[in-house]
Amino acid sequence: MYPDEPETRMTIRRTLIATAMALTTLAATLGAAAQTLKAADVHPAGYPTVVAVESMGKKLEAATQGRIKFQMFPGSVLGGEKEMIEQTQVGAINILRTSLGPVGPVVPEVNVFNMPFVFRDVTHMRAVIDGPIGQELLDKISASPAKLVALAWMDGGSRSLYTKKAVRKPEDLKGQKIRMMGNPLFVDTMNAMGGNGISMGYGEVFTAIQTGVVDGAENNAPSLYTANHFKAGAKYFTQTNHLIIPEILVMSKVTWDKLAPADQALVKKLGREAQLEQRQLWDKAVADYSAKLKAEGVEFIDIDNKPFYEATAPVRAKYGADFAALMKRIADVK
Ligand code: GTR
Repeated sequence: MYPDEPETRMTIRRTLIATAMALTTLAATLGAAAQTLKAADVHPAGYPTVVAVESMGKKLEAATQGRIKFQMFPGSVLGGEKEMIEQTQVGAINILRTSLGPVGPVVPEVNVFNMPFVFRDVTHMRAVIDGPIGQELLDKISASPAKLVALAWMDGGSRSLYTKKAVRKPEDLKGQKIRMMGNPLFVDTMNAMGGNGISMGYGEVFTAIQTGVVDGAENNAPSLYTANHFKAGAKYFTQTNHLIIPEILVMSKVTWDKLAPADQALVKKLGREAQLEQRQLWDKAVADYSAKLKAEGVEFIDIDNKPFYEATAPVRAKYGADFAALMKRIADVK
């Protein structure tokens, strides 16, 4: 390439180029060796999702002989769920366990699972996510422009209403401000159920209940207990079971694209194992935390939730319009 260049200089140049290339490879290997994946969750240490994802991290470290390390940031230390989704999209968080609720605004296709009473019960929801529809939704998330790679489902059970004043029927919710997750669909859901839906982050709910900014919220028993919302005054737990929202484990696409194919396959496999582990922990957590809530004086109010189901028909009609065929397939799953 340099015709006039003396022989020795050419040799030195070649040696330098070869050395530079070797250094680049070495740097890449060292970089990979130092890789630590940051995982995040709004829930505290010991919560089923946190435990299952931590155990996935341990397996990943072991399988890669420490080449890929794992660090869990539980308890919302990296922000609320909406902020954490954003951080995952840019690769600042590598692995995130989140509800599908706040994923709806960035991947509208998942809203089919976010609709009130779209599943008959938790068993029906599990049959759907374990089958082809579940896989299709994971694939849709990964294929969307949201820069999230969906690894596995997690269980969030069934959400019911908790309030300072007892609620038994939609009319009892009149004038009550109820915190909902950040997605317009949920505000519409609460408004249809008879209350006033107010969207806010999970971390703000305790103070909002305590100071009367809201009169209640809705969630599953493990969340109601571990987030202490009953201590803020929400002592009536009305079994509306209005939302059965699967949760999800995602990896940032920015991180995913940097992994070798073998590591990608490993992450996916361990993600699925975390799903199975979490489900077992979940069933136990629902039973344990329900008992603890009762022992703390929380009143579980069993109701016929049909009036709430009927009241939310317009929400399913509005948001389900885009998913008519899929909703039929979901309803047909036994
Ligand atoms: C919990 C869920 C969290 C979060 C929270 C909330 O049940 O596991 O991911 O979405 O509810 O209400 O914000």
